Amino acid sequence: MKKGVWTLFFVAMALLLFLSACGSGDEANSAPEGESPTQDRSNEEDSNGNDEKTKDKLVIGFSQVGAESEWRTANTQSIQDAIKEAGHELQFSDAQQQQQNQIMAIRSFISQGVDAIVFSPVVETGFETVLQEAKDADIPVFLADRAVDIEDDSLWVTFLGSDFVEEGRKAANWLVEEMADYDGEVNIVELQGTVGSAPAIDRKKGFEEVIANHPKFKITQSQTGDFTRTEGKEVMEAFLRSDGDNIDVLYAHNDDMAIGAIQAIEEYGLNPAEDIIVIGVDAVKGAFEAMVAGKMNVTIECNPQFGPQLVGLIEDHFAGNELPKRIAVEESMYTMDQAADLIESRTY
Ligand code: GZL
Repeated sequence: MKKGVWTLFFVAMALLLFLSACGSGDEANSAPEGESPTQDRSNEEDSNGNDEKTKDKLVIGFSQVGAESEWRTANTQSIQDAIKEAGHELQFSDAQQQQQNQIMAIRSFISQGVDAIVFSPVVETGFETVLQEAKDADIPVFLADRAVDIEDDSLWVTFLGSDFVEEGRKAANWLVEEMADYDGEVNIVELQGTVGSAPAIDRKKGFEEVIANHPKFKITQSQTGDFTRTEGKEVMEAFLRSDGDNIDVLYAHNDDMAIGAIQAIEEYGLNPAEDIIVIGVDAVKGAFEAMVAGKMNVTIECNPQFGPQLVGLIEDHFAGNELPKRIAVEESMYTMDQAADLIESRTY
């Protein structure tokens, strides 16, 4: 082959090689520096050193308060179902309403290296240290249902739950309207929730904020029933023994305590919802049954079924989206005259 032909041949080959190295432009740009477009990147890690491939399946540690009420049972079911239906792995702990058990559970989740922690704090204070440990381990914490009273809000990603102060206001505003035409003094006994818990503190705060503007309403006795039926009944029995003939209203921070108190009122010989107005919070099935039976006047809704919304927020976070620090669940209230029409449609 003549020399000139050989030169042409090598120039053509060099041109071919140059063009094929450039490709269409897309593949070359999509591969990270130094990698070929076709290299398997299924094990690529993100900036936190997490394996991108397993981000579709998160390991979520869920530290739940306990199983103290119908509300709690429904809340646990909603969150557990949502985590499993989304294809994530659940590590669950029931703290039996003991703060120490929650602290131990969170430490266990940290040592297991879970991807995220869901936490409903039994009380507002005393969790700073363990939440700092989770932050140091680069494990995001999502507060579900109850909040913590901590200055440093970098210790959790977001809070999803109810506005308990507003629930207290709704209860008091219903009572003020219900007794607008009554001229005498209105003596109220109050069954508080778990001492130090966000719902107990805030439901009391909201209720007292409203009745402060209506002097005829007075809280004459107030004590914790720890959100349970048993203790609600026991404390109501003590209220009745102390001043049973001068109680006009019971304000219970949850329906379970109200249902326990209804039994005490009946055993004392009075008619609940007639001789003593009965106000609860949660809107659980038991409250609707009591209202249908004519033994309870009103329940303020506190919706426990936010599991799907919570899992969506966790996945949003891992997708890199910024979340607001506080997200309130929409809620209503239900009275005795509505109960019969609504009870079949209730889902918790
Ligand atoms: C409120 C929740 C409370 C319920 C109670 O969001 O924390 O705890 O009102 C439950 O029934 O025990």
